[in-house]
Amino acid sequence: MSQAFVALGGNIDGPASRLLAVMQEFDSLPHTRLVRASSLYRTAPVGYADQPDFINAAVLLDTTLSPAALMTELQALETRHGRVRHLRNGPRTLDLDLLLYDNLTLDDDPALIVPHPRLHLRSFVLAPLVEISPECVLPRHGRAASILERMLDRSDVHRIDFPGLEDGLQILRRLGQGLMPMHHACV
Ligand code: PH2
Ligand code: MG
Ligand code: MG
Repeated sequence: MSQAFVALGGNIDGPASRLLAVMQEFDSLPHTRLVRASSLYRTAPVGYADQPDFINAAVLLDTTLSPAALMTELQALETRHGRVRHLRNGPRTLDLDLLLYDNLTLDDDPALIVPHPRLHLRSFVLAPLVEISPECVLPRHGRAASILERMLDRSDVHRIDFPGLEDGLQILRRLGQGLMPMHHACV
């Protein structure tokens, strides 16, 4: 059994409710269980500013899928949620990025780089990651929480609240309770 952290993002067509739905869909992927789900965060767009704010979140999965097989499932989920690739860093219904997979470092295939190459640069990824894994250590970069603290743009990342959100997250958290012993450096 391996453990993988995945970042979720989206900024068009109802991203908040979509991200909550996708969190549950992770639990239906083959050989995969949702273990932890972060809150949702409203975040200022990074890279290409002229677009709506994003909703971002992160999850921890237990899986026996290989990194490549998990990546294929993530891309299939993006496609099922209407992801169309127009503009780099542009608006999207759903973006799923594999952040970490156990303590693996993969850099042979440009489409499957682990840890995610921009993970340590993005407060919208680090904030939800640190929420579900406060002691998370990034290979080569150190404690995720320390990196986040030094970031100047972390005020552009707001944990959001809306009616029913806390209940939904509680259900997701219960789903993941007591599943597997934690062995990842970030758990
Ligand atoms: N994703 C991007 C580019 N910019 N900005 C925010 N706030 N959140 C994102 O998820 C995001 C972004 C490319 O994947
Ligand atoms: Mg991305
Ligand atoms: Mg992506």
